[in-house]
Amino acid sequence: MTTDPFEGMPKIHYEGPDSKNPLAYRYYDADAEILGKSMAEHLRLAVCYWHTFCWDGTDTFGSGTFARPWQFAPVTQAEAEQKLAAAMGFVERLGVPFFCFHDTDVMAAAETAQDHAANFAAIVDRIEEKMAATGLQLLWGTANLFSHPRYIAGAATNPDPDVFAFAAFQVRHCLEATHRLNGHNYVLWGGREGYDTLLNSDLGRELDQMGRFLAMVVEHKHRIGFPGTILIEPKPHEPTKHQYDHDVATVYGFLKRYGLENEIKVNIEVNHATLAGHSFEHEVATAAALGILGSIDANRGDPQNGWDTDQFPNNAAELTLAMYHILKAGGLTTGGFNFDAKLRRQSIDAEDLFHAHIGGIDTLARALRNAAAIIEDGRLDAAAKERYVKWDGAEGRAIMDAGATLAGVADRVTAENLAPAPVSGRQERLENLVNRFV
Ligand code: XUL
Ligand code: CO
Repeated sequence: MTTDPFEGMPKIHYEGPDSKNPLAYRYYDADAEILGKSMAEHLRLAVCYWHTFCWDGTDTFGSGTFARPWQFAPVTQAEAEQKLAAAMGFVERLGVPFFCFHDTDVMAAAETAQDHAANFAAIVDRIEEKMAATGLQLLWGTANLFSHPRYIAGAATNPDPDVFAFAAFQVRHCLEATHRLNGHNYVLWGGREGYDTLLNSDLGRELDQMGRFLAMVVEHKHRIGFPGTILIEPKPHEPTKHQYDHDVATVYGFLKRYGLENEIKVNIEVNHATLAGHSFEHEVATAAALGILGSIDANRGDPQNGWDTDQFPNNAAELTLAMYHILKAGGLTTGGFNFDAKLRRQSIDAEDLFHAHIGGIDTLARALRNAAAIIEDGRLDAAAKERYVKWDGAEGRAIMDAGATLAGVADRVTAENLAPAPVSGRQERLENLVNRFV
């Protein structure tokens, strides 16, 4: 087998909605201007090492199905470099600006801390060279604090402080490398920060440990002058029965408790939102309302499965509303749309990686175009604003003013003989309006 699995695969270009070429974009036109910004600037697309270059097609019942010339888990530096070359060749062909990784995705395997530091540093040198040569940028780095057996009972929330220390060691190295590579964000997904049973778990203590860990990460970010954003990725369960970073609102409450709400934002994953029983746009709108919208992992779930299938997005109608809320919030600033998404296990050819990413990117691009059209039309926003119009008037201000009291507000009911009449929410009309754009 050749060392370049993508040999002969073309660079992917925009050909427009009428194109029949499966290896072309029909909606993603990087330079096309939407609401004053290029599509590339809006979407800030990234390919993630994790499922694209590290997952071999295993599932609980069967072994890997994908044949690739690179090692999914490189043992030597030479193998890690081969994987790097393949990865960068793939991202370049797709024509997207960003990539992202877990430390253990990119480096040669290591058992001891010394080997971890040496092997990671060795590949970061090569990544830096590749970035300079290709112009690719790093959306985020993250440390894998969940795969190694040492993290069996969590990282920061582990009952053993030595495991906390090991996690701090990995994050220190990965955050510093992300800074050196001019990464735009640093992600913390609490892979095993949760519990399998409360019978053996001290929940209060574990939350304090996690708060301590995050405070240390933030302190180190400032110490080294990393200008990027620290992001937490909420997920309700899997691999643990209950994850502490359950959803956006839970993460916000946690950040408030530990005084970190102005330091850390969220990386929202579509599939994690739906596993938590929310819609994706609910999570986006909540993060926007709380001022912690950071970045997006575009992976979707399957409505019939109760686990994280991590599939590529393919439903533009569903994503349009999330995109609408992102645009209304001013867009993603340091964040972007990352494909931490998985092929299906039968999609064994290297070419399938292209179809998956092309479809995912086009779905996001189509959703972006739809959402921009809804904003330009203005009727949806006007309808929502109209519902609250009284809150901007004297009645609303009298309630929201700092000095207002319950008694004062209550007195107005009898003084003015208030008898508020119900008003239609016009949901169906608004649903029909949105359907004109998807
Ligand atoms: C796991 C997941 C991770 C994070 C980064 O469900 O989404 O890949 O995105 O650790
Ligand atoms: Co993710």
